[in-house]
Amino acid sequence: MQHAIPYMQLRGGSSKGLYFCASDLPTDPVLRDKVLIAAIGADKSQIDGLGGADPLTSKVAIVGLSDAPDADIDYLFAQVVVGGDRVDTTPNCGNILAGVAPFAIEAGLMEPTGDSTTVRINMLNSGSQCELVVQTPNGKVEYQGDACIDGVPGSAAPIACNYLNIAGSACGSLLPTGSRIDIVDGIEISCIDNGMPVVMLRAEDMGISGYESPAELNANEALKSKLQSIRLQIGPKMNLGDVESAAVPKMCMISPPLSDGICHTRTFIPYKCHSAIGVLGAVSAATAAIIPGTVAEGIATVPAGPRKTLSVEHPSGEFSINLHVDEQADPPQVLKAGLLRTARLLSRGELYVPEHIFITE
Ligand code: NQM
Repeated sequence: MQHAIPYMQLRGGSSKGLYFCASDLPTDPVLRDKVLIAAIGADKSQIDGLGGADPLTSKVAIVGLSDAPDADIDYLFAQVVVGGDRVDTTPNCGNILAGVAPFAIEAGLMEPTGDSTTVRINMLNSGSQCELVVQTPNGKVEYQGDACIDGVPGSAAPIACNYLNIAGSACGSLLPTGSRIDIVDGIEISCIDNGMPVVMLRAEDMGISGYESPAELNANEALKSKLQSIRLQIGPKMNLGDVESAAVPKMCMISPPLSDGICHTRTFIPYKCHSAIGVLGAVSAATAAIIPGTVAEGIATVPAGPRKTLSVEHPSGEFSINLHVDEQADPPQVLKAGLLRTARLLSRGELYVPEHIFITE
């Protein structure tokens, strides 16, 4: 016997995920996670589910109407850990978030309000807010358009994403260890959480140039074990507890820019090198770059002024972020982070999970 659950699949930014109405999933988190693992696939190949055997395609959005003041929609992000038989709801995902506005309209949770519709999202993982502006001419979500984002072929309709109050999203504070530099295994690192817990490292300190391909870095077992050693030691100090099998913190190695960006990056998320960079991962990396005294100092070149566009280079291009910064604060405080994403509805219908999952002893 199989159990049918209504779902949609969307590309959100440079990731892809399953989107559910919260009311269609069990409320008990243990049972809910069992359903999500069955939906995406439990083993490394995810052959028995809809996931793509990659962290970027092993993602879920759980969406519902919000009771929060100043929000329309609640969004809980769930990362199904590839081959890990577990679900991590600690981090947000800014790529999957981009698909939440189209999903909310397609699912009838929200009505389009004109040529564009603003959807105010309450991000349950972090208790922070993001405003999404999606194109809705003729009362329908428009997917076609001219906006291009690196990591996705072609172009699509723009979705403007404006993030508010994201500092300390999972760790409780912007600089979770209380320091701008920590030393682990003799390596200087900077721990930061402006939307995503990230450990920033100098690529050079890790014995790489920082310009290698993700495939080359994924094959570098010595590098991966050095990163994991640092992660395991610093995770509890970032208030993340034991991070052995967690999806955070991400490990971002920076090097000087190759073109017009502020710096170049290679990010492990955290066991595999990202083919680009995560949305909130990029916001956290850019934030580290504006804070004097982090490992980014001397590598990243940041323009002056309270409003700036920072381009973070990554393996498949760059990611531009508009930051509104209170430069008088110490450390400087990001008041708003704005960026561009696109999304596309890929499929909708019923997803089947084995009935026995719902049988509890
Ligand atoms: O950082 C990858 C992605 C992400 C997450 C990851 C993301 C974000 O590319 O907000 O978007 O870091 O696991 O979807």
